[in-house]
Amino acid sequence: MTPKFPIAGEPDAAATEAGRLLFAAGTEFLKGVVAMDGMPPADRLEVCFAGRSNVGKSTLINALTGRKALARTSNTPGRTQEINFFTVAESHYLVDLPGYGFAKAPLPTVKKWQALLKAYLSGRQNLRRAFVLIDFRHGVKDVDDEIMQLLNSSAVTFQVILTKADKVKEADREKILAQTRAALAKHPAAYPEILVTSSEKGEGIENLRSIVNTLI
Ligand SMILES: Nc1nc2c(ncn2[C@@H]2O[C@H](COP(=O)(O)OP(=O)(O)OP(=O)(O)O)[C@@H](O)[C@H]2O)c(=O)[nH]1
Ligand SMILES: [Mg+2]
Repeated sequence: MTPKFPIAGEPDAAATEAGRLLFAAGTEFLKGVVAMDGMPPADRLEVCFAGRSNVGKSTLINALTGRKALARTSNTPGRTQEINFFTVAESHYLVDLPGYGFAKAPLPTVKKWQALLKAYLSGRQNLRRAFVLIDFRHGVKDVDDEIMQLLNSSAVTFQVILTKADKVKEADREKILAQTRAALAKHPAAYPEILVTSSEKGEGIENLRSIVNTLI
């Protein structure tokens, strides 16, 4: 029996090529935003990457765009402190969000960017899908569940991406998958497929490109 929230299958050749072409059309950093009134006009389709600090959001954007240093990454949780907008072709914004949960930054600073994150996730008109990144080794934590609830109450469809698949122990995979599925079952806004990625090995990257491409 297929479980609820199956792992997304590979796209076919045509969908893979269409996704590749979208990202090959050019990706650029547009701006970093520290307040809602600094957002670019909501004039195109937007997807964002949310998740706990250090889960691999910025690294995934680099893997997707094929540009190693487009989004700044770091070993230290709390690297991304603004809402960073990237353009993909003329048609899409990719949005790199500050992490939530633990971050190595002063508390008032963290509080400020968490408030901005929440305002963004619940109030961005053109946000078509939020990708919620979960470290495959760790599964869904309470802070992730809070974000899912926020997306749910804002009626923003979100899709879980299990990241760092190259690092998860084979013996832990099924257990974490089951825990993730149970967490998603509580949220009607959860997209019914889970994506598994490794920015390190390239796993799931073509698939994610094609998913972004189909959100027209
Ligand atoms: N092995 C492995 N390491 C990864 C992967 N993705 C990210 N990392 C590493 O995880 C660390 C954090 O990555 P970032 O992309 O900066 O994480 P982030 O979610 O943007 O973090 P914040 O901006 O602090 O919220 C870096 O050292 C990355 O090299 C992956 O797929 N596999
Ligand atoms: Mg980051």
